[in-house]
Amino acid sequence: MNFDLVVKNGLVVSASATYHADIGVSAGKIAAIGEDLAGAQEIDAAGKLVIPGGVDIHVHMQMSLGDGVISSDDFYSGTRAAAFGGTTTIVDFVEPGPEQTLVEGLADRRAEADPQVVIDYGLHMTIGPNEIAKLDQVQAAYDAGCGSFKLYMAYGFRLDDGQLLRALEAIRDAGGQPVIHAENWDVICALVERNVQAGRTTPHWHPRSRPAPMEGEAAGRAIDIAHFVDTPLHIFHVSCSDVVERIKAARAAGWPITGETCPQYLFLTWDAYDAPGLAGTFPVCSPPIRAKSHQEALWQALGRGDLQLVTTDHCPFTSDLKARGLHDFSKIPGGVPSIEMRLAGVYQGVVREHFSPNRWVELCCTAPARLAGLHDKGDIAIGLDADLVIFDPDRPVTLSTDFLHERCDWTPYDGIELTGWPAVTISRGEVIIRDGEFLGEPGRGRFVERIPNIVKR
Ligand code: DUC
Ligand code: ZN
Ligand code: ZN
Repeated sequence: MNFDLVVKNGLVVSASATYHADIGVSAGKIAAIGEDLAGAQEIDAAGKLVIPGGVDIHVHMQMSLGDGVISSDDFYSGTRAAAFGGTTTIVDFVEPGPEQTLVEGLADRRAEADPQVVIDYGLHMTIGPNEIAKLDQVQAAYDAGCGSFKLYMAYGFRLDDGQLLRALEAIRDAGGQPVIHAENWDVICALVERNVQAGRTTPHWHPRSRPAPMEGEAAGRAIDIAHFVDTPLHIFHVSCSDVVERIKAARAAGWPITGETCPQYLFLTWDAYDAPGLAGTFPVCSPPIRAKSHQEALWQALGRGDLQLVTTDHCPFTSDLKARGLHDFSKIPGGVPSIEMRLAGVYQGVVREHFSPNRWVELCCTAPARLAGLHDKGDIAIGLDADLVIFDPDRPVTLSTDFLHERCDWTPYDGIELTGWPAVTISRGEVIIRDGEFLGEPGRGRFVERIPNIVKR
């Protein structure tokens, strides 16, 4: 049989196995895994790893915070950068308008994304305070392919504990997967006010206004409410050991709790906030970047299985927008770009012997796909989407804004050296990145309806 495409001679690495094989692709699907396969197009992957395309289930493209503040990657530039970094599926967010139904909000976000995306994507549905009156629509959102629901304990979207309870019940009843931003908003507000009033306004005070034990408290409270409601819960962007301990304890008790961390917490420390001038504003994100001891704990948690996956929370803001908070850290729009370096960044855990290549694939591809209900993604098996990355494990790269393709005039990873980088990115059988060249086109990505593997009660 002649396949449309064959990736030849590579070392295939999945979450569960490592073996030499050719991979045959037909009609965008993995059609064969074997030896001496032939295809109309053949790519030699000798000396390279062949892995499932990366799956990043936490990104914010063109996210508006109001007052002209919008994250700088749109669905085109952001998914193109993702592809350069070996990510072939993302999950972004719907934030319905106050007067909109959830399904109308979904249609609007899809209208923004569909013409632009170069890789496949899904959308989480945000349940903010305005949506508490719309909880009878959760099933309709689920049926429309939004199988996961975003809850906030901070910002304007935050829910109080009673609202959290009601939202979790509605998501449980629909069979959805809740995901949460866990921080203690009341404590944050009190500390921010105290620090700003005392003239402590530099970015140095950003992490000191959002202490790690309070992130742990919020995550623990959310976990306890989810347990009371009898629903799974996924904790977004874990920044510190305090949250790791809560997740670990819940899982030891057999509760279906999962957690993710992000590259900014794995590669940066809170010293970054002390960089002079504007540079100190760049790494402001929430939860904040912590002291070195937390960074080490996060790497270990990934290796030991106490955290289940790595996403990015990709949400860059250009330096002119970061500058709005130069003299008051509480006004700095929070978010950093990480979408392009995630896969290679987490590969450093293999280089540094924190975990195996299989665990790397599990963290960046397989586990996020399973959690989000992306059943055709995140693994290498016959019948799945042919989303593949040929990864050069030996290529040294130095990160910089010139090297990266994210639409942002700074990167928090400037000068960081990595070993390993994607050479080829394949999305549904189509080569979209090859040796540094972008071969895809806007609009070729598809919206993926997601049904997480949760038993409906
Ligand atoms: N935190 C950020 O820093 N940016 C985007 C959203 C979030 O929760
Ligand atoms: Zn968040
Ligand atoms: Zn986020």
